[in-house]
Amino acid sequence: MFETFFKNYTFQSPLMNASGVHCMTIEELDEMADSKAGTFVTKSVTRQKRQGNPEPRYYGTPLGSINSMGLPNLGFDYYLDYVSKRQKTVSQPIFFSVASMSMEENIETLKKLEDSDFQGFTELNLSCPNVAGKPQVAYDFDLTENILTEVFSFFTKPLGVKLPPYFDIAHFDQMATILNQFPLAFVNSINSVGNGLIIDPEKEQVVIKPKEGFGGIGGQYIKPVALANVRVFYTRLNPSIQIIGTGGIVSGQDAFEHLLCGASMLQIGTQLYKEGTSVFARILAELEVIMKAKGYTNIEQFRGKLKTIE
Ligand code: RRO
Repeated sequence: MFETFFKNYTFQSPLMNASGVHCMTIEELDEMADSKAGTFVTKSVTRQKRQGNPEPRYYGTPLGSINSMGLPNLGFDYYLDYVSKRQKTVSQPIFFSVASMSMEENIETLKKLEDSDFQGFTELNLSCPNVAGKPQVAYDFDLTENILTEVFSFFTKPLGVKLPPYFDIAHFDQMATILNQFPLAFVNSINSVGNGLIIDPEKEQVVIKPKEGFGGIGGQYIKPVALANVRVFYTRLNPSIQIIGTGGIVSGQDAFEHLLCGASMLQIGTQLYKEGTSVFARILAELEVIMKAKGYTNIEQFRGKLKTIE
């Protein structure tokens, strides 16, 4: 019922984690593998291991979350070693998220991945909002185009980009025009809504330590923004570029809405953090109720078919 076609693969479920949540260590990655997620993605990887920002650096509220983790990860070799071992016994591909401190580091990491035995999907994170002094790459359209030009001059494995949210029709059009020039496997919209502020009125204080309390917003707060970005890229990109929908998926209904907008895979961040890996089975059960009530027996019957008002 939940089969999802993604490039040359069929996943048993469209659900997976969003990079950064439940994917830092081998133990967490193995728990993802044992869950009802169709596949999973690693934490965004840098060349060297990183501690990230000082704590507290994540804070949950009833409607979502704020984070300024600062790209903590165990380094490229740790995750490549994990996927290389896993590939020997499991044919289902996973996603390897790559971030960096510089264009040069991005290229170096991707060259190593190209030359490795890695056979899954690469998710190039162009939208980390939380490294002080490093703007979100994909808000700089020329830089994004230059990076993708360089990357596709040597990278031949399936690669997609993780984008920040856009909020203006002109920006949607410009970014779609840039992305359409490249043989991207997918676009993942959206990363957290960068540099929001959540405060504790009792303490009259911010809730996370880094960056004077500013951080990426996730969860229910951001679903309408995520749906808009998914819909925009689904309707503007070459059909060969599939869409991963991320942002505000808490229930089966949220998953259904992302699929209606055209997403092929769905990533869950904040709610996975709050609920653990049982979130996938719960959301699938809720999605099943909705699909059955509407007489749908598979996702392709409604995926992308959002109606407008005549
Ligand atoms: O590690 C983080 O602070 C982080 C990253 Br790399 C990202 O892409 N998105 C996010 O919300 N946090």
